[in-house]
Amino acid sequence: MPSRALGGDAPSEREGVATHCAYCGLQCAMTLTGTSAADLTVSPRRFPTNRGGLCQKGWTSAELLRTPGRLTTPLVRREGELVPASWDDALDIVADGIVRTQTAYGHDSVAVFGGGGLTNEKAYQLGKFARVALRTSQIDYNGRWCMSSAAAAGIRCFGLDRGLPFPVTDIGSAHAVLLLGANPAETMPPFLTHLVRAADAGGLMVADPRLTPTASKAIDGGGLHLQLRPGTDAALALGMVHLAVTEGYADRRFIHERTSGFDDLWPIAAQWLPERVERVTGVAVTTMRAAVAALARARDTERGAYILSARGTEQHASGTDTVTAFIALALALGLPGNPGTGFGTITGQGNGQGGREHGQKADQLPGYRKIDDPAARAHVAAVWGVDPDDLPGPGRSAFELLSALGTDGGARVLMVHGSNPVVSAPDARAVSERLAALDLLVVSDFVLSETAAIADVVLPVLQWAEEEGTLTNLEGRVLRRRRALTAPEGCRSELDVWSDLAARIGCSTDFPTDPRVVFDELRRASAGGPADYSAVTWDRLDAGESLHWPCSTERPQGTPRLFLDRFATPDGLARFVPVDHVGPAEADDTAYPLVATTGRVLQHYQSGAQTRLVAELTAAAGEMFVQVHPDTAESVGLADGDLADVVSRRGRTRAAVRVDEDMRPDVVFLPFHWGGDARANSLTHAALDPTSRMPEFKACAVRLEAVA
Ligand SMILES: Nc1nc2c(c(=O)[nH]1)N[C@H]1C(S)=C(S)[C@@H](COP(=O)(O)OP(=O)(O)OC[C@H]3O[C@@H](n4cnc5c(=O)[nH]c(N)nc54)[C@H](O)[C@@H]3O)O[C@H]1N2
Ligand SMILES: Nc1nc2c(c(=O)[nH]1)N[C@H]1C(S)=C(S)[C@@H](COP(=O)(O)OP(=O)(O)OC[C@H]3O[C@@H](n4cnc5c(=O)[nH]c(N)nc54)[C@H](O)[C@@H]3O)O[C@H]1N2
Ligand code: SF4
Ligand SMILES: [Mo]
Repeated sequence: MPSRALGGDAPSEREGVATHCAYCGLQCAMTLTGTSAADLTVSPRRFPTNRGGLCQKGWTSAELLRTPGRLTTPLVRREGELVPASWDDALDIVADGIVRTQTAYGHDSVAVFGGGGLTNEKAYQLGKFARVALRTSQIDYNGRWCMSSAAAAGIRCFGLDRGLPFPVTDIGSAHAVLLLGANPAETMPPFLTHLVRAADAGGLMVADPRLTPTASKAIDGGGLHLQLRPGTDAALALGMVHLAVTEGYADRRFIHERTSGFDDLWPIAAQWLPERVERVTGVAVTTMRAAVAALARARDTERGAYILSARGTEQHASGTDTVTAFIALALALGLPGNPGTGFGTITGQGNGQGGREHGQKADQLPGYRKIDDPAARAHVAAVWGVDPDDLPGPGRSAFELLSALGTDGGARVLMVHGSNPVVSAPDARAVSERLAALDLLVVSDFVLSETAAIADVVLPVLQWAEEEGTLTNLEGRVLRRRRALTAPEGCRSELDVWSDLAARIGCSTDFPTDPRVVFDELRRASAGGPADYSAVTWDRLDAGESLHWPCSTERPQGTPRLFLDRFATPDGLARFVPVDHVGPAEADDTAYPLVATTGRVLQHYQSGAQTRLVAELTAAAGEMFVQVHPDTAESVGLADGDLADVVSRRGRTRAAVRVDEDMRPDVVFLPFHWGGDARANSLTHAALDPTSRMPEFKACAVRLEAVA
């Protein structure tokens, strides 16, 4: 059994509670010390993912436990205003609304929207609550905005979706790492410790339209920045496959023995001559050639080579095909399924991985089972004690669910748990209109997010350090979240909320409220599924064992490294899938001549609902900005610091101009952490990927206007 010294996860012997960060999928380990929210302090703890480091969000995470913005009483809307109410009154309103609406319009008239920040226990219970208590098919979650394209590509090519199919520490010894649309210097700063070796060896390579802090690190070490035009990643991938083959870097033996479909993909890649790729992407042929050579060299000298994708490459209407094309590059080079090399995706949210395994996705049952698979339905229905025929079928994906609200055939009641779609959804103005058209919007949160602010009922729930549970991090490793504090009086666990509501609407199924009991049920429900947790127990986690799923009675030690013997496809071979480059769904033209792309800054998390309440973070990054090349700014009469409107076919966003010589002149960048006039998602559009239903957050056509 791995000991603490090896990076296990046992409670600290020191005073204090050993837990993990409130925010992202790296799930840095920390110790919380203190007896009340007022005096709780955070200190980093050594753990493989963070090696004793934290980012500024992690360091300041306890601030949110004592924010004056904390909700401590239910709110209900009376005469247009949100006013305090008792839990009994608030839950009665919700239960009444559900029963009345379902009686009149059927089960699917009530919808649920979840989040990748929920613990495994809550994600599981939310899926069960929707299918068994509400009997609705209308459930999806914000992970659809996040990892869905990479997940779809992973399933397509490897037969399984686990973000990193190897421990993150494996990357630490690699001499070549190609990062695709990932900016971990801001989005997961402690992750950089795993890239030091590659950076020092001149083998860190970053494909990003911007010279990010991550790309700067690559260049400083003698590595590469592939500064492509947004949405041209698939062309880059196919061009690199082309070069891998024509320059003699392809691993013929691996392709022959461990993959299928190369002959279907090659005719497409053959068309992507490097010069053509340079014209489409803007990346010089010499840079592409150097990148492929660096990966092959590191592989051949057994110094480790990895290709890692993140949202820049994935959040496109062709994101699944784009990731598929980069997996083809990895397969052509023989990287996946071998020790010391690989392909992975950097999962984003705190429980981004676990959140997409246990059934809050429209087409899914626990254990990453498919809801339209009769055997999966029978297994899960038996655990739940219901008739498989009573389980609903697949529902709508996130944007489709939200955009149908209040329409004929769409839901009229929505319950939101762990998301702030008024700020974070694509084409957010249109989504906000649909939310306003609901008969009843119920938001569970611990702060008054922009979505909670327009709700009819707001339920104050527990946050991070006030609850027990588990999360599954970006490596598929299950972790314990531990309670350090008692929640303020008036707040309740979501497990209590679902149990209470199920009873109020007349559902006889038991919804346990003890997370440990819920986890035991999750283990049984996931047993035999792709994400099998059956041998994971809280006792084993508390003893410091490092358990990566699948972890079953056949594999009680868990599976840190997947695919070493075979891929998870029926024939055990990884698949080359024939895909081509299509480019962004919205073309730029004379009225909207620039491509806007969006993303993150270090200090703020997601919709900003949490981090905008932390004084140190808003002091460091308080203002919405748009990053622009100086020539582009000047062409519309804008200078650094001026206020500008960024305008798309759907709306406008007000932002301070941040002039940056390293920007491409044809691209502007906006963070999406603010609402109101400063909401980046007023610009974006919801062209959806045909497979994953991921919207195109990373490219839309805009123009800049000076604000008088
Ligand atoms: N500080 C902070 N950290 C976070 C989060 C946060 O909100 N704030 N959120 C967490 C979550 S949920 C996620 S999903 C991760 C996301 O982590 P990342 O994927 O690293 O974050 P993003 O900023 O969305 O996108 C990364 C980069 O993609 C680039 N990009 C834009 N368009 C394109 C394109 O067309 N092609 C390519 N190749 N690159 C492009 C952007 O310039 C940006 O630098 O971060 C996690 N960590
Ligand atoms: N333009 C643009 N838009 C994007 C992206 C982008 O790159 N560009 N990225 C997308 C991505 S990758 C993501 S992941 C989404 C994220 O965007 P959102 O889904 O809006 O995520 P958060 O801001 O994390 O919202 C979480 C809300 O839930 C609350 N919360 C946290 N934990 C819990 C809990 O346990 N229970 C309950 N009930 N509430 C909780 C928080 O207080 C907060 O109000 O944004 C997407 N939107
Ligand atoms: S990198 Fe992510 S998990 Fe680590 S401290 Fe920062 S926000 Fe928390
Ligand atoms: Mo995300």
